Amino acid sequence: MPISALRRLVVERADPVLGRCRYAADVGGRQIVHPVLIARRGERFEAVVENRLPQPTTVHFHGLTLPEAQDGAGFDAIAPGAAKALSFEVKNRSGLYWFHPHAHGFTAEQVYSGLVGLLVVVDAEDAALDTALALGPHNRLALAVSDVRVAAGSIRPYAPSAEDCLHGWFGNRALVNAALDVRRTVAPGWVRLQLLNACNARGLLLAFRDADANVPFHLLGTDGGLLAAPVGVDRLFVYPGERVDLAIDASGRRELVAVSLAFDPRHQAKGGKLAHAHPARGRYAPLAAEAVCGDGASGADALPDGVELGLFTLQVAGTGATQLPSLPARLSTLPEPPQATVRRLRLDFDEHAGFLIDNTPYRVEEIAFSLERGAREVWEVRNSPISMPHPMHLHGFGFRVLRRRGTFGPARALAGEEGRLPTDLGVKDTVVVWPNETLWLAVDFALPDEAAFRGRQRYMFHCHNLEHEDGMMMRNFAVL
Ligand SMILES: [Cu+2]
Repeated sequence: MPISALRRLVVERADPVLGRCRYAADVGGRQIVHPVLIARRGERFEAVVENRLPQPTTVHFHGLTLPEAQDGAGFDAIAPGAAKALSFEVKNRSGLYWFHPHAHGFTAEQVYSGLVGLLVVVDAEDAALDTALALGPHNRLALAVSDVRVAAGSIRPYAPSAEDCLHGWFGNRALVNAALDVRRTVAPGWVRLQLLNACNARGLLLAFRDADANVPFHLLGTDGGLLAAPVGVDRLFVYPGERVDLAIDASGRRELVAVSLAFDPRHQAKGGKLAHAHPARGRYAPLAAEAVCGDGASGADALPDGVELGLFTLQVAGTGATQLPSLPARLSTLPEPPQATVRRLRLDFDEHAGFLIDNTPYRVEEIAFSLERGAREVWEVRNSPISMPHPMHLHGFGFRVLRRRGTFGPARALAGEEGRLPTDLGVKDTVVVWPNETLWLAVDFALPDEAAFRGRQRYMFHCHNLEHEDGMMMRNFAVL
C-alpha cells in the first residue's frame, strides 16, 4: 500500500495466548494487517503509531536516513497505550527497507513475535529496471524471511535460554511475510525478488533449486539500492537485517524452491552463559500469556544456525514473454566511497559479559564518540577469532565496503576482489563480520537537510543478531 494512504499504524497483539503480534495499517477506517508499504523517493511519511502492546515499543525504519526523533532507536520509546506522530521525508535511494521495534531489552521478543514491516522505496531508476526486465504483475515480490519455533502446529512464544542468548534464538520453520509454507505463483520470464533476512539470529545461505539442480541467479541490489551492474551468483549469504534484490529466470521451470543451504556457521565462541538481564524487562509482562518453561525450553526443537532450511516456493504457471530480455548492463551510479580518516572498532567476546563493541556494554546515556556532519570516515571493524558472525548495523547512513581481510570458512569461497563478497558491492547499512575478519567501511556522514536535522543527532552501531543487540552489543554515537 502507498504511504500516502497511511494515517495510523497500530502495533498490536493478534494472539494474546501465544503472543503473536502484527502491524495493522488504518486506511480510511479499513484495516490492512502486515502491510507492505510503498514510498516514492522524496515522498513524506505522515502517520500516527499507536502502541497497543503491554510493553514499550518504537518503530525503527531500518536503512532510512532520519533525524534522531524519527529514527525509533529506543531513546524515547512509546509507552503501552500511548501514540506518537511520525513525520519525515523518504530521502533514500530506491530499494527494500524495513521497520521493526527497537526498544532496548524488548527488540528480540517483539521482532520474533511478528513485528516486521517492509517498506519498498521506488524511483525512476527502479521503474526503468522493471521495464527492462518486462516484469509481469506477479513477478515482482518483496519478502521478509524469518525463522520461528513451531510445535504442534503453532508458533511457540519467545523464551530464550542462556545458550540462546549467546548464540541467538533459532527457529525450525521459515516464516515469510507472516505465513508458514509460502507458495507464490509467478509467470515464466524474469522474477525480481527483494528479500529481507528478518530472522533474530539465523544467517541464510540463499539458493534456489529446481528439483535437485541449483538455479543460478543475479544480484541486482543490496540494502541501500541497486548495484552499478548485475552480478551472476548461485548462492548468497544474507544475514539478519540485510536485504538483497535479485533477478531469477523462471522460464522453462515448474517451480523454484528457495532454501538456505547447509554451511559451517562458525560459532567459535564457546563456554559463555548469558541471560537477558535488561532491567526494563522486569517491569512489563511478556507478550505471551502461556507459561513457558523456566529453563527457556520452548517445547520445540530449534534447528541450529547453518542447517539447511526450506524458505518458500515460487510456482511457475501461465505464459510470459516469448523472449527473455537481457539484463541491463548498467543499473545505477553508486556514490563513490570517500577516502578518509580511519576509526577502529573491535568486536569482542568475553565469557561473562558476552559480545561487546570495544569491550563496552551498551549504556543508553553514553555517547561513544561524536563527529561533525559531513565527516568522511573509514571504519575498520575487527571481529575476534573466538567469536561468531555478527551482522553489524549502522543507523542513519549507508556505507560502502572497501575490503575484507582474514576471511575463513564458507564465506571465503565467495570472496572476490579485495576479499569482498558479492553483497559487499552495493550500498549497505548492515554487514556480516565473520570471526577473525577485519572490514573497512567507508561512511559519509552528510545529513541531507539542515532544517530537519537541526542540532545534535544520536545514532547507533550495533549487532543485528537480536539476542546480541538486547545483550548490550550496541554503542551510541553523535553527529554534531
Ligand atoms: Cu552479534
